Amino acid sequence: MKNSLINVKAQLITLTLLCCTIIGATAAETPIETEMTDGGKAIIVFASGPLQAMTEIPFTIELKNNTGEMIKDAELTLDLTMPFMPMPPNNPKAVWQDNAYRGTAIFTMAGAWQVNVEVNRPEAETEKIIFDIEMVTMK
Ligand SMILES: [Cu+2]
Repeated sequence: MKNSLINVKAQLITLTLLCCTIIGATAAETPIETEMTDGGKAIIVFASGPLQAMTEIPFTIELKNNTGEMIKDAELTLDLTMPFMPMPPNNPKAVWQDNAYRGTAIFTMAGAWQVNVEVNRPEAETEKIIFDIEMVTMK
């Protein structure tokens, strides 16, 4: 009796893991990577893909220095623009939480976008990085 209960539990756990794996595989993300001036890497990951206009899209930003160490003490200022036309200000916040800078973006139009990020750190010069987004689709 006890054995069969354990068995059921094991099956449930297997089933849950399987479901999570499948959901994880189908939920598309949009990662975009760029380099920092010291040779480090910056990556932004949007929680959906393809990116849709007029949709709240959570994102995370990770910054690593040239030794692969995570940069945790930065204040980020974001500016979302379109490279080919002037757009109204679009400045989502990105706040350090759970090992990444996290925020929510809304692209107000379909087309190519840029995420300009100003990285301010207590002991370093301000750095500007740009993530290029090839296409945001219409909703
Ligand atoms: Cu536009």
